[in-house]
Amino acid sequence: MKVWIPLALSLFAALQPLVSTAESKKAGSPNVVFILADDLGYADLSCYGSKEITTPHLDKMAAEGMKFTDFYAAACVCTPTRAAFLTGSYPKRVGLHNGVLSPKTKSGLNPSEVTLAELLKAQGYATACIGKWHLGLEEAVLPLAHGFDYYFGMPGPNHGASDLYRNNKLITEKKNVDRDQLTRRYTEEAVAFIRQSKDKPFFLYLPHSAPHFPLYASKTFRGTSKQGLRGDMIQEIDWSCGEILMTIKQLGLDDNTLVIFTSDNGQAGVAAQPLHGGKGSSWEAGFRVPFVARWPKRIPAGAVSEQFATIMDVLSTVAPLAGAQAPTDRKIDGKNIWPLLSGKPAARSEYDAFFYYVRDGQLSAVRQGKWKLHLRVPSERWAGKLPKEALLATKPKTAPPWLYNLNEDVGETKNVAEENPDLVASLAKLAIEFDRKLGEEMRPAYGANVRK
Ligand SMILES: [Ca+2]
Repeated sequence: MKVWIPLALSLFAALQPLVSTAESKKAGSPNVVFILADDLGYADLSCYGSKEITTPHLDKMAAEGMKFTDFYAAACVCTPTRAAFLTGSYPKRVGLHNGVLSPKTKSGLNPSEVTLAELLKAQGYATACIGKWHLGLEEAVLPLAHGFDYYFGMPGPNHGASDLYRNNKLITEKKNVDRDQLTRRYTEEAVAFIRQSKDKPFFLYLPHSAPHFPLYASKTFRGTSKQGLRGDMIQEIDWSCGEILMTIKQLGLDDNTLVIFTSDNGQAGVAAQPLHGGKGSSWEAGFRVPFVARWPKRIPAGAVSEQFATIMDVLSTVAPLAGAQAPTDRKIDGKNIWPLLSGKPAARSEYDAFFYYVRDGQLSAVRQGKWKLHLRVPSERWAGKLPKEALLATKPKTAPPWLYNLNEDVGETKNVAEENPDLVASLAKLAIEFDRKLGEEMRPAYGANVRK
């Protein structure tokens, strides 16, 4: 599926004006805007219960569309989830499950992977990535090599190599980047791309750098939330979503644009009640994130889905809407959740089980239906300094395995492993077998020494 285009040629293509388009516009192919926040947790939006942060634009988007209660990032840290989103696969399947790529990494998302951007580009979409990439720094693995016509943003992690790039070119060294203006700049770039691409189907991937540490916000938003600077950052992201939705509406594209908002992993430094834990851990708050999708007349307004879904599903869901097909020459883990999104009666999650790989790349827990089994002690130390209420109130006195019924105990406070030995055994077997098989099927990351 992957088409190799010499770099000079792909750069040339990226510089062409985004016209020649009316004829390539496919009837019914929706525009797709995928907005990804960084370290935004389950309880960080007012439509998900936040009392400290006000997110009127995302609340409105949820009221006009659908939100999910059981939507999961594919990992509890940045790089693996981003790889999973673009490939529709578990991070381990594409070799990017071992933590995050460093500021000096020589590794990245393998160009042999088929990304959602490539699938849509092949269908005549204009494609752009604006924001934090974190899937490698070398030209061979930057966004232009992965199906995006245009890139603006920070290819490295938020701390460390945060130089600013336009396409493959460094335009501002990290020491000169005014981080306070970052969300605003991403938004301006995103709006410009939408305006420029209005006559063509377009795919905008907008991975914000916020609200990941270090905290920052523009003057307009400082002091506006009840949660300090972190809340202010999220309120600025909310403003940004409002600008994008307004642009789509002004251009008359409302009925033909699917907009999705979610996060790459759970929150850091604050609690996400009623969930325990946070970024970096296999507690629910590490993985479970808000997910809001809006497409007027196609997604029912004000709907809530309690079905299980993950960020891996976006590729398999969006590709068919655009007339493309998820790759069939390799294993893809994501499911097509359009039956859920379109409100099809009796639509159910197609997942048999979900496997929680944590930041050291190891399988830590498994969920099947309402049951979740922890195979290892979840990390508590990595999500910034988590407040007490984010940590387990009644830590099990025994070593794992720990079993929780998420339907009755989403906060994972009551270990019922002892009462359910058969369930513990079968879930453990399922997890170990899945991990063994995935280890055998792994596709290598770019430039990486594959570690299973
Ligand atoms: Ca993150």
